[in-house]
Amino acid sequence: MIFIRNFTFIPQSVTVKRGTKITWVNCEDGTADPPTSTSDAGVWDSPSLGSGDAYSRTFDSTAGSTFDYHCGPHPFMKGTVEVE
Ligand SMILES: [Cu+2]
Repeated sequence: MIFIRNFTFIPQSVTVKRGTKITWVNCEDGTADPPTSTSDAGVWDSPSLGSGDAYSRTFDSTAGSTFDYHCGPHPFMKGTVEVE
């Protein structure tokens, strides 16, 4: 589970086994623009997440891949998923 709070992905960097489903949950108070989880390389792009909304994706790609992502409306929000 990755929490979105105070314009930050928490934790910012995660390492998971191949096949792990990761869920992002928007824990902002609702006044911020709805965040997204958006792959830098276009691998995935969640819908806008309202307060309390969640988005899940299974990382079944080849082990050893690193995926950088960001938040659509707040490009300074960055995160990384590493599949080992
Ligand atoms: Cu954001």
